[in-house]
Amino acid sequence: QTWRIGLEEIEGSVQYEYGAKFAELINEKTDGEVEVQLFPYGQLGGLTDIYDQVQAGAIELAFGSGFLGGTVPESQLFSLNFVLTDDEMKNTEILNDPAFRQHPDLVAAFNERDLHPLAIVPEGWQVWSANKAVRTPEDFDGMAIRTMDNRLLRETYSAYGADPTTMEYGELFSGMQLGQLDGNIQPVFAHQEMDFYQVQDYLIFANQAQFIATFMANQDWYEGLAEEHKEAVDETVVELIPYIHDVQTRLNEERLEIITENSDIELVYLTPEEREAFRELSLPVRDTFAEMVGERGTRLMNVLIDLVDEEDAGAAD
Ligand code: 6CS
Repeated sequence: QTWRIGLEEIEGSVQYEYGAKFAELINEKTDGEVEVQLFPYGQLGGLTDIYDQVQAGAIELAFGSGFLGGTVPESQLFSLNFVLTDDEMKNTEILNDPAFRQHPDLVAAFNERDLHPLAIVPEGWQVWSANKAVRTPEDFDGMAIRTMDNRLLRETYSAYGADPTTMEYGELFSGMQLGQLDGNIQPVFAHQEMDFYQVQDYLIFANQAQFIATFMANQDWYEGLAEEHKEAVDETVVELIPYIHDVQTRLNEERLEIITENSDIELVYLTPEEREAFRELSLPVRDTFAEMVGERGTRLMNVLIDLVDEEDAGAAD
């Protein structure tokens, strides 16, 4: 049998590398019974087309990130800024801690939309690009910055003083080239592989959030899997937690080198004081999240915040 994975990213991306390793491990664990086929971004239509297809069972598996907010509003939790720790590995562990990843509220939020969350996959820091050096919220004034299509991100960037604009991933290059957009938000590997850096002058590292995707399955399909296949899936997603962390950090490092070697783009790293101004503006957006998703989603946000606090307390000992 064949299992199909819809990817929100092109060949060579973090999602592609995840899918390729998942395919290899599943094939091994099922003694060749299962072949996993990858559909890179573009092959199944736009981003929301991918989610529609996995909800309908036309494909078995998919990644969902920022645009998934329209389908699973609670998933906008992963778009919140300044919630996780400054340590990417710790964040990966927190997000995939069974206390969060298998939390009944998270599972219910996806199940209600015929989906099942399998793994939470951070893909690197979300880095701003612009045609000027953004260091303060004032610098964002009047800037049309592209956000993925969810209200939480629009509220966040409005709070920062920018004019958030939504556009499909595949249209961003021309959107920036034609001047419809002044800025963009992506992990470094994506700025590189989509050529976005070629039409922007600055990359700004504020470490305000990581790019976080959910690897998810069609719920009926997942629940109906033969026991040994389900075990293979459950085992594989756990094995891939450290694997994809290593891949994403390596890819993001390597791609930053490619970017600096092939362009005059300037790198701007915000100081802790500069970051603090954005952090303060981001805090009321947590209330917006709570309003949008109600009790269940709010409980989930608090579970995540508590896990982060525990981790921070542990780190301070
Ligand atoms: O910005 C976007 O729309 C896309 N960017 C990445 C890095 N992955 C998927 C997402 O949809």
